[in-house]
Amino acid sequence: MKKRVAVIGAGPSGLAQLRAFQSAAAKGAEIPEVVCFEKQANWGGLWNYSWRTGLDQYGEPVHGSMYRYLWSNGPKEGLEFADYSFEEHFGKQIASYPPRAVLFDYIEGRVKKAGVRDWIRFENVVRLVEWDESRKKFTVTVQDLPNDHCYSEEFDHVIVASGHFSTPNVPEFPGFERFNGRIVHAHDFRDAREFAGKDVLLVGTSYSSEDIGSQCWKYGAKSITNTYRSAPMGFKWPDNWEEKPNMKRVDGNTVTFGDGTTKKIDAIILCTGYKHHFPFLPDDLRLKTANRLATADLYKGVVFVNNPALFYLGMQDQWFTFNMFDAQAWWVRDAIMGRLQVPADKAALVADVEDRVAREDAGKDTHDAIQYQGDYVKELIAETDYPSFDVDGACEIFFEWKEHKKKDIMGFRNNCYRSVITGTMAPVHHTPWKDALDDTMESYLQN
Ligand code: FAD
Ligand code: NA7
Repeated sequence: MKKRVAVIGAGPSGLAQLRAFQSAAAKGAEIPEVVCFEKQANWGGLWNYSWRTGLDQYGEPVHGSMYRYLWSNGPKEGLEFADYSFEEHFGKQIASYPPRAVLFDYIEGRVKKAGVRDWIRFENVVRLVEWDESRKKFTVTVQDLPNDHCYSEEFDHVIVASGHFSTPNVPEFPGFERFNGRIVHAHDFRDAREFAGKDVLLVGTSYSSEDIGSQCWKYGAKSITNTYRSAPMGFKWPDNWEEKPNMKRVDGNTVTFGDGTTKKIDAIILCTGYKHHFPFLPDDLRLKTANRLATADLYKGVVFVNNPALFYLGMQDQWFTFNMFDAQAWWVRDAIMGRLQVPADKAALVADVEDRVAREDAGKDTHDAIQYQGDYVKELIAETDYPSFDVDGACEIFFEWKEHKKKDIMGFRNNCYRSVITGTMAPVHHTPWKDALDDTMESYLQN
C-alpha cells in the first residue's frame, strides 16, 4: 500500500509541498499519494486576494489578511524560487517590489507548470485531525463546503500548512466601546481609500503598521499616528506622520497616549499581529508557539516533536518566505520518503529545538536574525536535492533593503537588486511607488 499524505492548505507553503513531491516523481521516484485540502476556492493562500472580511459565504472565517494595493514588503530577490525564476515566469526580469497580483501570478505559474492542481480539493475545510497510536494513522475529517458534506479519511502523515497570519490578535484599550469611529484589525483592512482625508491611528510598530500606514498616507489620509509598546520604528516619516507611546485610553474621538499628549482620531487600525491558531487540531497535535524564528516544538523547524508523523510548514516568523517554504517542503518530502532520518529518540528532537532557540536568542539585532534564518535555509537545502542557490547573497539583499528603508521609507521600493538565481539585475520600476496608484499586473509589467 502506498503511503497517504494529507497537506492542509494550498498557500505558498502547501504548494511548495506539492511541487516537492511532483519534482521527485518527475525524476522517476515513487511518491506517496498526496491529498491537499484547501478551504478557499483557489490556491495562493494569503496571496489569493478576497474583498471579504469576517465570515465567508459558508460562514467560515475569511483567511485573507492582504489588502488592495499591497506591494511586496521585501525585495522579490529574497524570495525567488530556485527552481523557477522570475525571468522564466515573466519572460524577462521585472522590478524588485511587485504588487500582490504579480506575485500571485508567479506563485501560480510554478504549480501550473508542475500540473498539481488536481491534487487539491478546493472548498474542503479540515475540521479535525486525530491520531491513532496503535495503528499509527491519522484520521482527517473534512467538510466539503459547497456540498455541505463531512467525511473522514486515513493518512500516514499530515502536513499542516495553514499559515499563521490570519487569526488576529486583538487587544482592547480603555474607552474603545465608546470610540466614535471605526476600529478595525489589520486582518480586516482592505482599501486605503476608505481613510482618505482622515486622521488615522495605527497600533503597533511592525510590518502591518508600517505598510498599512504607508498605504493610507499614499492614498490621501490627513495624518498618520502610530503607537509603540516597545520602541518606535524610527523611520524618517513624512511631516504628517508621528509615533507616540502606547495608547492609554480613548474618550470619544480623543486618544490619550503614554506621554500624556492627546490627539483627535477618526479611525483606529490595530496592527497588533496574529495568533498561531489551529482549531482543527486536538491538544496532543497542536503547535503552541510564539511568532519567532525558532518555533517551539519543531525539530528542524518542521517535525512536531510530540508526534514525528506530523509536520508543520512556514510556522516561523518570516524574513525568508517562498524559498524557505521550499527548503522545508523538500526536507519534509525526503523525511516522509525515508531519504532522511528523523531521530527516533524524542530527547534528540527536543535538544535540536533547544539549540535553535538558544542560537536565535544569542542574536543581537535584525542583521543577526536575517543571517540566522538564511543559515536555516542553507542547512535544509544542503540535505535535499532542492537547487542550491546563493542564500548569503539573498541575506545581503535583505541587509541592503534594511538600509534602503532607513534612508527613505516612502521610497525604498524604488530600488532594485540582482537576482541570486539568474544573476540579472532588476530594472528600475517606471513609476516611484508613492505615485504608482495603479498597481495592476499590466501596469507593473510595462517596463
Ligand atoms: P497562507 O498564505 O496563510 O496559506 C494558508 C492556506 O491554508 C490558505 O489558503 C488557507 O485558506 C488554508 N487553510 C487554512 N486553514 C485551513 C483548513 N482548516 N482547511 C483547509 N485549508 C485551510 N511575504 C512575503 O514574502 N512578502 C510580502 O510582501 C508579504 N506580505 C504579507 C502581507 C500580509 C498582510 C501578510 C499577512 C503576510 C505577508 N507575507 C509576505 C507573509 C506570508 O505569510 C507568506 O508570503 C505566505 O503567504 C505564507 O504562506 P503559507 O502557505 O504558509 O500560509
Ligand atoms: P507582528 O510582526 O507580530 O507585530 C505586531 C505588533 O503589534 C508589534 O509591534 C507589537 O508590539 C504590537 N502589539 C501586539 N500586541 C500589542 C498590544 N497588546 N498593545 C500594543 N501593541 C501590541 O505583526 P504584523 O501584522 O505587523 O506582521 C505580521 C506579518 O504580516 C508579517 O510577516 C508581514 O509580512 C505581514 P511589540 O513590538 O511586541 O511590543
